[in-house]
Amino acid sequence: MGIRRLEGIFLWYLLCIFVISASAVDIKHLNIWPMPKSVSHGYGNLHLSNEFELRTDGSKFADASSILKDAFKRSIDVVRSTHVIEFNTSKIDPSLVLKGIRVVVSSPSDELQHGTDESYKLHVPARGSPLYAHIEAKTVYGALHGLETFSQVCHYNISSRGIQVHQVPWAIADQPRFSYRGLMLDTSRHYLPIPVIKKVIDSMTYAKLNVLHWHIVDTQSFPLELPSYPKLWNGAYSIPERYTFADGEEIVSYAKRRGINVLAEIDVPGHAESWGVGYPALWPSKDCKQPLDVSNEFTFKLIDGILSDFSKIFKYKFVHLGGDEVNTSCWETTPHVQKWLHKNRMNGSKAYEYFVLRAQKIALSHGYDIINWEETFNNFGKKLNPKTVVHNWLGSGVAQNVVKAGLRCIVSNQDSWYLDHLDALWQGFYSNEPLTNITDPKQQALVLGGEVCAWAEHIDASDIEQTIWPRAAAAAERLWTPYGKLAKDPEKVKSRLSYFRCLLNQRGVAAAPVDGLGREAPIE
Ligand code: CP6
Repeated sequence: MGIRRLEGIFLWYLLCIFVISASAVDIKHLNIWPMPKSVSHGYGNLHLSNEFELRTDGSKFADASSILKDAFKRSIDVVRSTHVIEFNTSKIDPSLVLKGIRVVVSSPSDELQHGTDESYKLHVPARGSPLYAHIEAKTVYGALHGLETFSQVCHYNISSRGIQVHQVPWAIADQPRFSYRGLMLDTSRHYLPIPVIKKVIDSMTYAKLNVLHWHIVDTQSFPLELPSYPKLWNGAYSIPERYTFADGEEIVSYAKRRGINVLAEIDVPGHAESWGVGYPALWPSKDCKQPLDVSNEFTFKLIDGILSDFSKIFKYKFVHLGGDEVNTSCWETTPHVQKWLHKNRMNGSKAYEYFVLRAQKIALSHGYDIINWEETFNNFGKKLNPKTVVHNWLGSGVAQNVVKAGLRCIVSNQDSWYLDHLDALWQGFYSNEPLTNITDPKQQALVLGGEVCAWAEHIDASDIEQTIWPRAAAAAERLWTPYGKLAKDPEKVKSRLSYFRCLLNQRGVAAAPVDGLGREAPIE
């Protein structure tokens, strides 16, 4: 009796050890980035058919022939492009050959907007005949995330010389933690050619980032053509370093077909000197070229023209109006502006407030909600339009004040999420928590998400990819994966991040080594 009992306990003990070690193995080899909300898998292998096909029967999505088909082709292309496929399906048990993927999308609309449902379910059975994987999603954009995840469980197999799906059966149910997962590009400090921007957009889909914040113009250059004011792009660096109106439309449509919204920015009034190359009346004087002349009605007429043109290209519900780093001292010393300030009983800081609020009204009149950098909140938060989203950058801790005031917030604190800080490590990108010190669920819901920023004073087309990756991926998991599944110690995800970084390299993206200091090579 006693012995039997001991035996029983011993068997339970063995079982526990087995379960614990199996789950430890699971975590180590679950090389999906960012980690999905819920995952279960086994240890079987399937072969991908050489005629692997997309099936959309049962889908309500009207545009299945285009957005979905193109995304399917891209996913299979990146999976197949790592090696020459020499695999011959005919010798294999057909119940182990995956013939294709069935995608069922329940919404017929291809509208992409802030808050568009991005959830999906992915199921890959262990065997069957005929054998198909399944993706179910509310929108085509959720289905695109499902295809990306599927591509990450496919691997070239050196003995079969074909593609295998490892760890079947898979059952994944996934959706993002935050609705805004951004990357900012700055094309004013250095022009980025259209193919380079497109390649960055492609790479964003691998990490499930969904907003390209396009900081198009700034002090240094104005590269975009705007029909309402055709001399604005006289402020470009050179004739070829420009984007036509059609180029702008192309970027928006290219991004949309990959589930990415484009947030356009004009940074007024403080970062706008280049506007005056074509329209010198915008400069208060030759010695004071920014902030833009607050005393001149033409300034606001021109902003109205720009935003009217923007509304024809940029369909995302937000426009970014900047508003950071405004030094008003030269307004106060320029005679005609000084006179205007006196007449209107304003000092420099009041005039800054007046400028930002008036620009907000113009954006609202074109149907946009507004995003402004955090100085606007820090200086006159109570006056901001309630539709304002405050974009943090100066430090952590602002978000909690913004949401306490009932406004929405995007987190980009420079101590963690500035990619142009080349010595900032991926561990810091991973650990930056947007909801720090925000516990009330209503306030938490006001944090839309976060964004990593690639300010381009010292970055151009030659090094943009290794500056962005792999560190942006660390932030992308913070923004996608449920809080409870994120590692408290970033070292725990290092092998998964290294794996994802190699995946980026395989797909032709020049992601830097994970172990580098910032984006540099290892120094040990
Ligand atoms: N340009 C604009 C910049 C920065 C900002 N706005 C910036 C400031 C400090 C650092 C990095 C970037 N270059 N328009 C601030 C939002 Cl450290």
